[in-house]
Amino acid sequence: MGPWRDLINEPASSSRLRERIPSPIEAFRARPLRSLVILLGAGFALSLVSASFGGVGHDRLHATASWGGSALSDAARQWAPAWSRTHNAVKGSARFGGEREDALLEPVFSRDPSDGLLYPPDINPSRMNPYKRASATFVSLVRNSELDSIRFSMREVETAFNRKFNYPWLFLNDEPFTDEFKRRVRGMTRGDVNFGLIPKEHWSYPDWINRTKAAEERRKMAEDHVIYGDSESYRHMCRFNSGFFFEHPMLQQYDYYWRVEPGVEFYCDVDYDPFVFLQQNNKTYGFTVAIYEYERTIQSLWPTVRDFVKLHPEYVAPDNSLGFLVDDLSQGMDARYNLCHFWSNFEIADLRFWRSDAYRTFFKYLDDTGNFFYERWGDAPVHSIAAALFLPAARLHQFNDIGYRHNPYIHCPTNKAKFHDTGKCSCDPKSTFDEDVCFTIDVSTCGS
Ligand SMILES: Nc1nc2c(ncn2[C@@H]2O[C@H](COP(=O)(O)OP(=O)(O)OP(=O)(O)O)[C@@H](O)[C@H]2O)c(=O)[nH]1
Ligand SMILES: [Mg+2]
Repeated sequence: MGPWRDLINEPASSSRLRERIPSPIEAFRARPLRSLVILLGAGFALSLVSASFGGVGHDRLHATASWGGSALSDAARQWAPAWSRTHNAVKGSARFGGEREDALLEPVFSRDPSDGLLYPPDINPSRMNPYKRASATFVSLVRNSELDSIRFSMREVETAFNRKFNYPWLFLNDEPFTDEFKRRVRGMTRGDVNFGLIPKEHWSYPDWINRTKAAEERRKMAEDHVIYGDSESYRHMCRFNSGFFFEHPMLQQYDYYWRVEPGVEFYCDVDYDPFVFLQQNNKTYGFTVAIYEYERTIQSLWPTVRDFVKLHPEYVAPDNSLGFLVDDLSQGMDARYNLCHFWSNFEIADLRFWRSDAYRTFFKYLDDTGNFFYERWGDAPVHSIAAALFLPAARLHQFNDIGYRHNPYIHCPTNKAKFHDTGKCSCDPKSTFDEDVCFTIDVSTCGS
C-alpha cells in the first residue's frame, strides 16, 4: 500500500498534499532522466490508445491534452481541431443547459460494421422524456395525392415537437390509403401510425339534400369566383371536419387531438406538451391564427346560429367570447357577425367538446339546413362560433408560442427576447399575420 492510501483515510488538507506529493517540477529536478522517460512513454501510450479509439471522445481528448504535455496536446488538436475548439467554446456555457461538464457521462461508443467507425450513442429525446403523456393523437385528413406535402408537415411537426413526445398519428381519408402512402408516411415518425377510412355516411349527400339545387348554387359561386366555390369534395370535407371527424371509431380512445394539414410549417421549438398544457389549465380549444371568413360562403350561417341560440339558450356559456364574433357587443346576438374565426387548419383541442350534447345538437341543426352544400359553410367558422359561444372564454387559448404557416399566412411570436434571441424560433416576427385582424379583441377577456 503506497502513501496515497493515507490520503483516503485522512482529510486532505492542501499543506498535507504538498508534503506528500512532490510537484511535477520537483520530481523532474530530482530525477530528470527517469521523468523524461516516463513522460515520453505515457505520451506514446496515450497516442496509441487515442488512435485506436478513432481519436474521438472529446472529454478523453481534453484529458489527454492536459496530461500528456504540449506535444501530445498539439497532436490532439491536429486530429480534431474543430471538435476541440467547439468543446472549449461550449464548456461551462449556457448551451449545455447549465449542465456542469463533470456531471456529463462519457459516451459509450459502438462500432458500425458498415463503415468500421465508432459512433457515440443515438439520443432519442422522447425516451429521455419521463413525463406522462395525455390521451392524444395527431389527426390528418388527407388524400393519397398529398403524400409529399403531408410528409413535409410530419417532418416539421416531428422536428419541432414530436421527437420529444412521440404521440401517435392518425390519417383519415374518404378513399383507402395506398400501400405506398402508408409505407412512406410511417417512415416519417418513430410513433405509432394509424389509417382510417371515413364511413360513407360521413362523406356523402344526406337524403334531404336537393342535389340539383346544390349544383346550381355551386355554379353561381364559381361564377362569382369564390375559392372552391364549385367543388363538391371541398364541401364534403368541410362538413366532415365540422360534424364527423370526432365520431371516427379510431379517434374514440383519445381526449385530445392536434390537427395537421399537408404543407404546413412549424417555426418554433415546442418543448412542452401542449396537450398536457390544455389538460392542466382546463382549456378546451387551442388555435394560432384568427382571420376573416369569405362572407359569400356563409351568408345564412349567422342567422341560423341566432335561431339555434334562441331555441337552446341553455348551451350558451355566461362568460362566453361573443365579443370575438361581433363588433358591437351591446347588441348581443342581434349584432352582425364580424366573420372572425380561428383558422382551423391548426387546432389542438379537446375532442370531448365536439362530442358534447351542445355541439352535436348545434351541428345537427346546421346540417339540417343543407347549407354545407347549398352555401359552402366551412368548418372553421362553425367550430369557432361554437367554441366562442358554448365555452367560457377562459377555455380558449391562443398558442402564441407556436410559430406556424399554412399558406398564405404565418403566425410568428413577436416577443424577440423570449423567442428570437433564445434559438427557439426561426420565423421573422414581422411576417406575422394576426396582429391586426380579429385580434384587436382578446378572446380571454371578451364577452365577460
Ligand atoms: N381525403 C380527403 N381529404 C381532403 C379532401 N379535400 C380536402 N382534404 C383535406 O382536408 C384538409 C383541408 O383541405 P384544403 O384543401 O387544405 O383546404 P384549405 O386549407 O381550405 O385550402 P388550401 O388553401 O388549399 O390549403 C386538408 O388536410 C386536405 O388534405 C378530399 O377530397 N379527400
Ligand atoms: Mg389547407
